[in-house]
Amino acid sequence: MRRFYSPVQAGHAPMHELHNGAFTDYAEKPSRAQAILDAIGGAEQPHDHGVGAIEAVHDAGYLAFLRDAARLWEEAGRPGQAIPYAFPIVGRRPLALSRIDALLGRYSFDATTPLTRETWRAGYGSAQSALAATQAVLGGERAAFALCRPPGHHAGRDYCGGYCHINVAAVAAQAARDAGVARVAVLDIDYHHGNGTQDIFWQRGDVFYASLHADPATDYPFFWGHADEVGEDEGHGATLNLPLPQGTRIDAFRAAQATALAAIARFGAQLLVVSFGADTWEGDPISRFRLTTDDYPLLAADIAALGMPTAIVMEGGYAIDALGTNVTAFLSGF
Ligand code: SP5
Ligand code: ZN
Repeated sequence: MRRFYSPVQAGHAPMHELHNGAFTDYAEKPSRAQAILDAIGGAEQPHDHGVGAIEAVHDAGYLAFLRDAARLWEEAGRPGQAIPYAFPIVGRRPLALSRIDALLGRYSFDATTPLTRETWRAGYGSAQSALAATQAVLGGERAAFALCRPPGHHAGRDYCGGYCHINVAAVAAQAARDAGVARVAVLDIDYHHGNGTQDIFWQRGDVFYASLHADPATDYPFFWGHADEVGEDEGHGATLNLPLPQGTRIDAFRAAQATALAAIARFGAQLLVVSFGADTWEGDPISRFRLTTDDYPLLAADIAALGMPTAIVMEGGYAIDALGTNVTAFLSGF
């Protein structure tokens, strides 16, 4: 299977994140990508497909913010990395967006996603990897893998959060639409709900979003991913949320995935984007499902049995010592 990764993706390296009231090690480390690269035996560098495909899913003001935030933070004399602390109550009053802290609050939904001087370039490279995998699949490959890192599925049209800045799955899905694929599906099997992907396609009937994830009643991102969220307007019925309890093992996970795959087939998708997170693994340090390494080929084989051209984009997975093995196991199922 063709695999894509750009070395600029390693540049984004925040030193810490706000977690349960204190700063801890940033879980979404550059070494995640290296561990995967080592295990899959390297990757092709993506061609630069330009910024247009990113602008097709993200707000222009938000992208300018991603480019500028770290510089503005430094110019304000701040130490460390740019982190928001004040968030607007939407609709209360017109937002004044000159101060870096106002910008950070406006364009972030959490305080766990620091921005650095390298964030924009790394996110841009991650999106280029997703576009390269999409192009490969549009060109006739059965499946292709984008080693996306930073990940993307928590990023919305105009917000970052959850270690995500550019929504690489949305960029891939939109690029497929713009290449003439009439109906596209995103299957999200990261441990966390992909709130950004859901929001981006919420009112659209041309891109189906199906997600298996930890129940937001107990898990991040809390405010999205409940079973009654089904999309609106043209998108009504084109969002499918399958929340699962902490402790979920392969049998329940695989059954839920079968429900999602059946819905994707009924929708009539012609191309599939898989948001793959290895944070469903039993040993993940920030997650609470119980999948084993041997479970991943089964899940992948079920997806492959749909017979749909498939672009796989990497999302989460924080047990770095096991990450390469888990990703290899998943890809082997194709
Ligand atoms: C892409 C993805 O998997 N994002 C997950 C974001 C989860 N954020 C909430 C949980 C934060 C846990 N932080 C652990 C810090 C360890 N040093
Ligand atoms: Zn995750």
